[in-house]
Amino acid sequence: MIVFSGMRPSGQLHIGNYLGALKNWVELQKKHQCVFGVVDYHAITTPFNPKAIKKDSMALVLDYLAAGIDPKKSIIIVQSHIPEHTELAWILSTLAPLGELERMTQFKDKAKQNKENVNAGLFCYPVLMAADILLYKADLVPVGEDQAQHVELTRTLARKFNNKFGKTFPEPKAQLLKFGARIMSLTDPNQKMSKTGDESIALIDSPEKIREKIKKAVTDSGKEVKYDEKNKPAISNLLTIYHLFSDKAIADIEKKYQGKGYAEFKKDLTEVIIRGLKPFQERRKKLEKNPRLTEKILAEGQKKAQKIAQETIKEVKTKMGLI
Ligand code: AQP
Repeated sequence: MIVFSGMRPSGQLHIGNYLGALKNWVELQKKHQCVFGVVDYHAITTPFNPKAIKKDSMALVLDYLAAGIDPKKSIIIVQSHIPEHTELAWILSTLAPLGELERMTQFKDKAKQNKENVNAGLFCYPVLMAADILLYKADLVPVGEDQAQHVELTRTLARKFNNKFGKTFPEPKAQLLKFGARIMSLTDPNQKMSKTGDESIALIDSPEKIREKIKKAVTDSGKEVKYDEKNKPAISNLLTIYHLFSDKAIADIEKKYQGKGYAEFKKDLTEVIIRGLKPFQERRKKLEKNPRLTEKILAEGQKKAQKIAQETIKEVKTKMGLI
């Protein structure tokens, strides 16, 4: 099985990115051939700083490595280094129904957030994502819930291409985690945690910052620590975070805090997060001391990925009668 996933170099990674995606990638690479992208062409669909984006891409590679992505097992790439991504995106865009693109929740959300810059790239984002996935003929795409709709479109485009030009692509499936696929904001449990805004806990946050943020995190009415997404969305979100960082079952955590109230639960949760992030933070500090490393890993990744990408493009163009 082939796995593809990516992240945008659009700011500091947060525990939502980690618990919803990155942590799972580390497990998947043990069993499957994985390609993990730093998707910088996706990042430029929303405002970005030209002076910072390259540095942010390199920082994201360090994040991948610090989280446990092993470049000996997995291929790590920067999307803009491999022009076949955009080449395939153009081809797929000719198969993408406008109506489906208009229905994409992420497009609607991001268009609302960036009213001054609702560009065609933002609209076509899901087509580029489909190209990222299909270029490597991936079968599985581990993502958070916000990206599931895009994987569904990828399946549609694969099917359409296959029907029109002959079987070429597998129809990839999204892999969503039972817990963690949608970590919510600490200040508004109805919004997903996002890179922009200080309602998120960054993977590189200091213990002091984490303490402060959890202290400020909203809770629900009542005082019972109980998982109930509908009536207790804030506590359910905090319980999910506790569960994923500690590997303790939700029911056991509920039992532990029976009759104890939110304050004690939050105090312990803070320590669970600090402890959970410590190995990542220590590894990242070490990796930062070797700036050459990312260059080397990316050069190797590019070589391997480009070979696959060029083969796919050749097959696609041949089947379409272009070459
Ligand atoms: N809150 C979340 N809970 C679980 N998973 C999440 N992901 C994002 N937010 C959450 C997953 O992380 C991966 C990388 O996301 P991305 O870089 O494509 O960024 P995004 O989806 O646009 O999310 P962000 O972090 O909120 O970034 P900004 O603020 O730039 O929009 C994906 O698998 C995503 O599903």
